[in-house]
Amino acid sequence: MEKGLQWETTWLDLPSGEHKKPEYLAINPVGKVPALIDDRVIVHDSTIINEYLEDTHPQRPLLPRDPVKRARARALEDYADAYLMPSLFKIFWQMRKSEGERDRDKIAEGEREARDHFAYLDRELQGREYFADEFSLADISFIPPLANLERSGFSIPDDFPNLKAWWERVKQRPSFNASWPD
Ligand SMILES: N[C@@H](CCC(=O)N[C@@H](CS)C(=O)NCC(=O)O)C(=O)O
Repeated sequence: MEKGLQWETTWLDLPSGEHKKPEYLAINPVGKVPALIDDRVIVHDSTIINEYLEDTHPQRPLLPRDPVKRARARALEDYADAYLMPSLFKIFWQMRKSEGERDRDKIAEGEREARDHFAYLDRELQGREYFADEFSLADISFIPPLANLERSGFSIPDDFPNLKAWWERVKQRPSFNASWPD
């Protein structure tokens, strides 16, 4: 949407293991989401999908041209993927269970880790509208984990005002509702 492209989404139900079925393993042999099918090309891993789309559709760039900002956007994109996501998954997996089956300690551990990530991200947004100044793949990469957090009934605590303001800004973009329907 940010690039003006058309796409169709197929959602997989992870708790029931749809991503481990042979039909999906034929698309992504490592059995993880997301994967992109672009005509006859299959690309998996969110970072590589994003960079593939950036390379094949350079209009409305989502990586800054400036090499320093570009490296910053890539580093923050990696942070979302490799650090924030695993911590929030501790919460998501529990919240998908029925109330009586949830491991409260795991949720608390995820929340503690999330606070440390939020403190870092809040500092990175000090004086900035977006993570790499202009809207980029860095901002986009934080949307799935934070939107899932909100859907799980949690919100960014008030003591991270830069992050909260950025989150409201991101949600105002038309691409947010188009890519993340209710
Ligand atoms: N680095 C990969 C991580 C992919 C990943 O861990 N996806 C999670 C969902 S966000 C998944 O498929 N988990 C299911 C599993 O590992 O069984 C990416 O960014 O695409």
